[in-house]
Amino acid sequence: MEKSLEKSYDLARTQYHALGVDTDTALKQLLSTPLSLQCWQGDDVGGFEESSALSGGILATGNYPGKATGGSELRADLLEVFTLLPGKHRVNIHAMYAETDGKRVERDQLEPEHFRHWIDWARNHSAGLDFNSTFFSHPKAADGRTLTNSDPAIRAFWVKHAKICRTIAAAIGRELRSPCVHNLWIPDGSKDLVADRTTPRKLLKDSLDQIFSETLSHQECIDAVESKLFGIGSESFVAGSHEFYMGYALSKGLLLCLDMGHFHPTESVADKVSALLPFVPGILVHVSRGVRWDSDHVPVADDALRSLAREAVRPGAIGRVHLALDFFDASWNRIGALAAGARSLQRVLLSALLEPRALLETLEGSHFEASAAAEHAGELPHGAVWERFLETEGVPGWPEWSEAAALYEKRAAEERG
Ligand SMILES: [Mn+2]
Repeated sequence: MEKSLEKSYDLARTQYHALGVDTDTALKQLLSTPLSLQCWQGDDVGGFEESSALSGGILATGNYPGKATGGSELRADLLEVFTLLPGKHRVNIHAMYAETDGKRVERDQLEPEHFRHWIDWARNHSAGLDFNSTFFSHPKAADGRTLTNSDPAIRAFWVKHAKICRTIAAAIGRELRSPCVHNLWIPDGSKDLVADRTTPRKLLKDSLDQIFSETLSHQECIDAVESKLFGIGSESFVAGSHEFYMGYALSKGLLLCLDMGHFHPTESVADKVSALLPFVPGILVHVSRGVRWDSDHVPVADDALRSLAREAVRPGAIGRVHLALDFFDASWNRIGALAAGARSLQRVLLSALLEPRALLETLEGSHFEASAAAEHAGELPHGAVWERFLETEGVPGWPEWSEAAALYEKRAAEERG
């Protein structure tokens, strides 16, 4: 190890030790905290189906060159991101990333074998896989209603899709011997005011009851449901609001998914973690950064992300708080965007793990003393601990990682045209 790096780390370790924090333990915990990387950052939520353009109230803006156009390119991109992240991680895929050998397979006819390439690849690289039903970018979702559709045939189609996706998730979890988190998000809502908010929610509840009627082993599949405040074209009403899914997850013992871009800008998503954990088996966090109408900017280590990491770490809830990334930006180098977001999350997790929790708890209620201690602890050299972590895990620091991502993307853009 480089001498100055070792010196900086030793100094940092001593400073943290004085406040009752063991930096080696923090690094071990960080190393055993997998992040679930969203495959859709690599192709602007395109998917591998022939037909539809992106719909469902979401939009990837930008036209950075070198977008992945198929499974092998997307997986190659993800491997590149793995080299830029310390630790073993998971990959989050959507049903629309099925590989069907050029054959058209409807979403209610998918099978685990359509994800064979993903499963084998994940096993070969010791990665876990997570899964999502896909309720957007499809002709049967064109009117913005899927599980709340008043046409029984369309609703039945989507119910069957989700049931099949749970089966696929369980098959993946079984094969990889690591529970696959299956997440459900639908775009259903309305651009303008509606007179009846009750019927769509009754339909949604009935659809979900059908979807979750089969009990699956939690060793194979863990179900989560995801809310949203609004989408593009669903500004006035969204059937699957936070309260709706909170109630549903509580009544069924499901994970509740909190997407950091799916709430009101002044609402603290971090504060919801300790409020929910007494009641749900766990939480799925979709780490993102909402900016005005866009819920999917690349996360940076801002206050919202720092608070989220602290609230996951403080109650020792890391195992129950599943950390997945969910953003897409087509105006950045796509590899760089995914690695940057994931590294930001790892950095804030490290800062949270290095917090002198015992000391701060002792000082709770003592007003300025608590604040003074927190300010001091916040400025301790966590950067030196992070650098040490990268060095130990053989992952490039800055600017090497940024140069590597830029170089990879440049080559990919040339090859892919
Ligand atoms: Mn999300």
